[in-house]
Amino acid sequence: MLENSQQLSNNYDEQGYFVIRNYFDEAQISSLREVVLKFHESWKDDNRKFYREEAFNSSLITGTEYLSPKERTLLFDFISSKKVMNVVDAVIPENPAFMNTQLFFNPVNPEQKDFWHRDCQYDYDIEDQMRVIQDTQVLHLRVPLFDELGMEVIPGTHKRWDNEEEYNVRQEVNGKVSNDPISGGVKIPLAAGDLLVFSADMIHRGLYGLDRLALDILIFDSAADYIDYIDDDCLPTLSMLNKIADPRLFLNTLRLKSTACA
Ligand SMILES: O=C(O)CCC(=O)C(=O)O
Repeated sequence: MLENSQQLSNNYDEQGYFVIRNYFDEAQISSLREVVLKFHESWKDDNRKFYREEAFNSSLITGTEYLSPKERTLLFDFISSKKVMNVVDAVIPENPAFMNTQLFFNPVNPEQKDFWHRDCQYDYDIEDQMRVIQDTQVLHLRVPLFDELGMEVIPGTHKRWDNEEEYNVRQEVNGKVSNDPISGGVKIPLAAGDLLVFSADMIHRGLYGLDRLALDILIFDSAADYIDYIDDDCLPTLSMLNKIADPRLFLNTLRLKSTACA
């Protein structure tokens, strides 16, 4: 098991990911699971058609739509807990900022297959994707709430461009589709209590199956321009901030937002 922050940082730099097994105890996961399941049930009720036909994730879990202030505070406390912050600080030592949360589950529609991608491909054309992976990193901290098949990643692709096979599959060109196997893929099965940290811009895919329900916390480096991705409703209120032991992630986000508005 990797523990030391220099080791974590080296691993992230070289591979684009690391996993810490059994990092969170059963009590932590069980209280998190309760709140997240409440969000998930309400979200499914409100998004029946989308859920049935195409969804594989939701977002804005810390927002006010489905959870009470007490439940949201539990999430903020978890996100800013010492365990989570130790890992965040190891990878982004200067001013890490909170972006959002996402919840990943199995698609209902059996036609949907687990697909390879880089997150940046949905916002940038090819040339800018090449630049973005060199310039900035968005971190996903995946907290599985149940045992799951986990993720498959191509180590090192957080810092390097695709080879021909990877490009053809990810972009679905030259007869390839995005759920074709890619040689060099590393599968990372996860259990409730594990923590997987990975670069959103590396080539990766979630593996569908079992009862997966994974909370992903998205963190970015304040030096990068991701302010438009932040929804104010997902940030803690002032009174919540005053109760959080280590509110740096949220303070950095709020500072970026206020500078952007000035
Ligand atoms: O788990 C999944 O379905 C995909 C995960 C993913 O692509 C991500 O977290 O960026």
